[in-house]
Amino acid sequence: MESFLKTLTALMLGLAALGASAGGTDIQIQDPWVQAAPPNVKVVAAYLEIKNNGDKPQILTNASSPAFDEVGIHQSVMHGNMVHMEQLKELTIPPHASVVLNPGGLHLMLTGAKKPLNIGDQVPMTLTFHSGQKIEAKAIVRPGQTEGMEDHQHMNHSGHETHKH
Ligand SMILES: [Cu+2]
Repeated sequence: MESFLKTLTALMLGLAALGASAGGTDIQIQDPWVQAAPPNVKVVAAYLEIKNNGDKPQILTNASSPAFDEVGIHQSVMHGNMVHMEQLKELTIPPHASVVLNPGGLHLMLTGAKKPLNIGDQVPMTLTFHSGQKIEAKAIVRPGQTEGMEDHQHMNHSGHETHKH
């Protein structure tokens, strides 16, 4: 029993240490950005890559930003030629893998902007994982796909050229 308690204590200390290193030994956020929108638009999308360098899956359960009322985890899905967005409760990043949120697919939906965003602004965001880890990220406001971003344009499956006669 005593050794069990010792193990348990060691385990808990280990967990506490994990929590303390929330800067992210396991989780890495890469290239977070927000797609710029006209000033009257209060809903924008944020994109980023979440990298899991650890041996266990990491599950993103919540995202928030002080600059917005709400942040949701969304996925764009094509139904015929209409794009619908589905809200996800969580997003799992498998061990030693990464999940990329980019235009046309997964994104973070930021609703209720507290002030207009300008290109170059930084949007602070907090990503909370099932493990309790919180990762801070600063997403930079960038123009959308229409300017620059050549690589992404080619991946735009907008379906404009799928006419069949
Ligand atoms: Cu969305």
